[in-house]
Amino acid sequence: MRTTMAGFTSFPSLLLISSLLLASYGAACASKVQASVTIVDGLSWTFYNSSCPELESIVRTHLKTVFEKDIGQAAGLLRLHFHDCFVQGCDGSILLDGTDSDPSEKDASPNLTLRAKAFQIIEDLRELVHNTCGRVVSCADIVTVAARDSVYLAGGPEYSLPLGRRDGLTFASQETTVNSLPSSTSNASELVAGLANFNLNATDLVALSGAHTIGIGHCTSLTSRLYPTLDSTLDDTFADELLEICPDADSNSTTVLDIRTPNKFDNKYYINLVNRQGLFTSDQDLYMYNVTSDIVTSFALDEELFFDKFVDAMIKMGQLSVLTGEEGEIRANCSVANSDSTVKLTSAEGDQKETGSAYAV
Ligand code: HEM
Ligand SMILES: *[C@@H]1O[C@H](CO)[C@@H](O)[C@H](O)[C@H]1NC(C)=O
Ligand SMILES: *[C@@H]1O[C@H](CO)[C@@H](O)[C@H](O)[C@H]1NC(C)=O
Ligand SMILES: *[C@@H]1O[C@H](CO)[C@@H](O)[C@H](O)[C@H]1NC(C)=O
Ligand SMILES: *[C@@H]1O[C@H](CO)[C@@H](O)[C@H](O)[C@H]1NC(C)=O
Ligand SMILES: *[C@@H]1O[C@H](CO)[C@@H](O)[C@H](O)[C@H]1NC(C)=O
Ligand SMILES: *[C@@H]1O[C@H](CO)[C@@H](O)[C@H](O)[C@H]1NC(C)=O
Ligand SMILES: CC(=O)N[C@H]1CO[C@H](CO)[C@@H](O)[C@@H]1O
Repeated sequence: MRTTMAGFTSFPSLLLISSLLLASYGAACASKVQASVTIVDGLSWTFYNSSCPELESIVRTHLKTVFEKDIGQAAGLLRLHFHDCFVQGCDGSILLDGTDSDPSEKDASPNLTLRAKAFQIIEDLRELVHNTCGRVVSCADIVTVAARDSVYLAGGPEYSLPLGRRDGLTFASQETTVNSLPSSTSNASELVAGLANFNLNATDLVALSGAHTIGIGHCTSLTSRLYPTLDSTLDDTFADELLEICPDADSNSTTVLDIRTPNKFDNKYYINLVNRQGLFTSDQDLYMYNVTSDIVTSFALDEELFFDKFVDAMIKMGQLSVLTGEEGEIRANCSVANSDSTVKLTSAEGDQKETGSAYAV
């Protein structure tokens, strides 16, 4: 399986944007960014200060070790948080195991490409955290902290998190899962409309899509741009590369989401878009659509602006339909509801705090 593409020097159009490579951020910025976003009732910036002050250092230390071996896991953990939040809210329901007769969010098709290792890393973190603090930190919060550290350890901004999420007792049906998640074949106008159902605006959409600065995708997520007709928005050289990696519509291979710096969390994703080297329709169309194109350009020109807007959007996304206070529970095992749960574990249709089905057809 081929997982990387030819170096970006093979793309002549890079020369056109060399003047865009201005902003630098990382090294100069030592302190955490605090998002300028309203925090929902029940979450707090200091939630575990007395009950588990070690939480963030435990997660950071463990993930550093994990990423030293395989930085790809950062992408898997970041995507896991997105899928958790968009389906029934950030309640850890994505982690729950289903059964043959009652398949869970994990088993739904857009989720098949979530990395199995990401689920294992979350459970390892839970065990480390609970061993130190007891069963006081939710799996939903661990997913949130792991996503933040994935961004930071891959080179992105470091930001403070409001915490205090509780774990859901139920998972969404496969149908709800599929309908809640945006598709790689969506155009930007559909995405703007879809994310509006989650109170995320066009700036949030463009910023969150910048998560595709790390990680990989399967050919099947992009071959509709190649077959039967080549998508005319694709850069020629980039299209040739993709045709080679994905020689037919059901090719099994994977390729990187960001051809310039595939493992670094930076603003190169937007420079790719400006050069028509976005991987999915849902990526490239952000630059082709007049409502979002200027936002793409602004992030390509200014990495710090991207980081600031990304942090705001992540904090917003991370608060979607959260359970707090006495709601839900703190799971003792992230993949199963506690046996003393009063509510039977079954797929919930129209459950309390259900997130809107943004992409229902
Ligand atoms: C806006 C609509 C979005 C669409 C249509 C979309 C779609 C996709 C698709 C199709 C893949 C590749 C799956 C595969 O073929 O293996 C992917 C990967 C990924 N997505 Fe998104 N995504 C979106 C938003 C987001 C958001 C909001 C985040 C996180 C904040 C995110 C983070 C990631 C990451 C990190 C990967 C790489 C995963 C890995 O390497 O394991 N995506 N996305
Ligand atoms: C909570 O803990 C964080 C991290 O240890 C610390 O920076 C912050 O000052 C603490 N806040 C309060 C109110 O105790
Ligand atoms: C976006 O996709 C929808 C659904 O396929 C279509 O109706 C709409 O015309 C498209 N919008 C643009 C601007 O291409
Ligand atoms: C969108 O939301 C962000 C915060 O995430 C805010 O800064 C911005 O002003 C909002 N409006 C538009 C039109 O992007
Ligand atoms: C897809 O890849 C798997 C292993 O990654 C392999 O076992 C399988 O045969 C491949 N299928 C096709 C159609 O190439
Ligand atoms: C985008 O283009 C449409 C028509 O093509 C126009 O009606 C609309 O005002 C434009 N929007 C922006 C933000 O430029
Ligand atoms: C968590 O639950 C799963 C599913 O029942 C089980 O396979 C796993 O061993 C459990 N993990 C721990 C640490 O108990
Ligand atoms: C992108 C991808 O691999 N999608 C697959 C999801 O799972 C279904 C079957 O459940 C496949 O048909 C898709 O190809």
